[in-house]
Amino acid sequence: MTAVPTRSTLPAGFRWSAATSAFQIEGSRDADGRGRSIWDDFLEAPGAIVDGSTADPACDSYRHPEVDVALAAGLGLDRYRFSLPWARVQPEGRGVGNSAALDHYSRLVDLLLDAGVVPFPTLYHWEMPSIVEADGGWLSRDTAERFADYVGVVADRLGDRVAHWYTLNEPAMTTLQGYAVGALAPGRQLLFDALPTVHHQLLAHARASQVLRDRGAAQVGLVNNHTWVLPRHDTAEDRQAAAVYDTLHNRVFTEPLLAGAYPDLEAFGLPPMPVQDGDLAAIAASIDFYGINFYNPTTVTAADAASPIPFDIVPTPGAPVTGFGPEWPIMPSALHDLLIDLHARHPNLPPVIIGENGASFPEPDHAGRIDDTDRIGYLAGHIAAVGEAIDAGVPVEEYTVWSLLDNWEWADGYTQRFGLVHVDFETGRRTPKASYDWYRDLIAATRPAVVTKGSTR
Ligand code: IFM
Repeated sequence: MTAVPTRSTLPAGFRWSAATSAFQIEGSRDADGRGRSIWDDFLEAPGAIVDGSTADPACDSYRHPEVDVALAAGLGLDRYRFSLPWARVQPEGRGVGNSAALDHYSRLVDLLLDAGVVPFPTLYHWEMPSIVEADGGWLSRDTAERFADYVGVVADRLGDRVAHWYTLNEPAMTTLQGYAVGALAPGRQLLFDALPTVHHQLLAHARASQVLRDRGAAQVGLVNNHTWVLPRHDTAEDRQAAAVYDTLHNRVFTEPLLAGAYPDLEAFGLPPMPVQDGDLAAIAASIDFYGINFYNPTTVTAADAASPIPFDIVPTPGAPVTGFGPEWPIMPSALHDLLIDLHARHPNLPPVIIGENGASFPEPDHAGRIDDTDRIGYLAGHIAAVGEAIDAGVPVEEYTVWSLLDNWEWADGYTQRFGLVHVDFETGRRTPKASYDWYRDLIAATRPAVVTKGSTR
């Protein structure tokens, strides 16, 4: 990959962002009448979280949102991606909103606007209210309507100041990790019986999109996790295994959203989606942008005939790795290839937003300044890959670092640090890393000579 793009190679108006999610940073799980979510349930199971931690206090951000906003503003971000938790807003999973929680997010929005950073909330970052999960969660079609109702409650309160929305974060991970293999909440192990959760999430997104547009939203999209799938060997068996995995992780989401139809699942012996009349048209009309979270390629090989699934995920030969080890190989060219391929398959691709990209590396728990050159190298390589894809015609408009802060990395607890800012989880002390300064300087260097802050971009 070539050098990091500068203002001469990025389109005018290219936007920079950084992201967090509520459960990973907020703490205060009992504050203001918050309801339980599937993550409160999941983390209580013995051995579910590698370090036995809970997401409390995490970064204690619920009590101190102004500290995070100052850090976001200090980077010169165009937008800040944060999430609202359904279980705080509707503790019972339906009904009028919890005013204390809505007041909190209203204040966060005001803090951001006052700091000249456009708020870009995600309405669902994996925090299903436990009560909705008990009614079937994403296995139930009815959850799509309940989600749209929740989104209406949020939009009624924030829609006068928030114009840009992500509906769902990474539905692929919810299906694959949450319902198929159980590595994330709600911890179900349904294998291919998890597939209806794909359709119900896409339906929920489409219903929510309509609700937001009816209330005047300028830009609504969904952000999914994507990977570039590589067959381990150049054999028919491994190519077939890669095709199945690519379908399940990537195409089962991109095709209905971008082309109005599911891939041919039955050709792979997979069950069809529970589609009803009008669903696919609503899904295909639902996005103003497509969000892509990218971390790593995935190498697969054909599984033994006795295996219940036809592929095995194996290490990517020759690739350096992040703090997760061989599970998370580093290959920036994979992001470039993925973007080029998506554009080739969908020439009328809507604007693309890189909604997350970043890496964890082993770093001390208590630290002063961290010289995280490995993270800078990871980010620089991936931003360069995005620049090359833009040069080739892919309409990428925005790039987002995951994450602004070190935070609670789900089943990996506090063991994986992704932040531009180090957080001491005992004291809450935040210390910008070298990558924070690097990203701030990159953003400044790619700005036009005159910057108008506080725009609605
Ligand atoms: O921390 C997560 C985030 O919540 C969703 N995308 C991937 C990140 C790193 O694992």
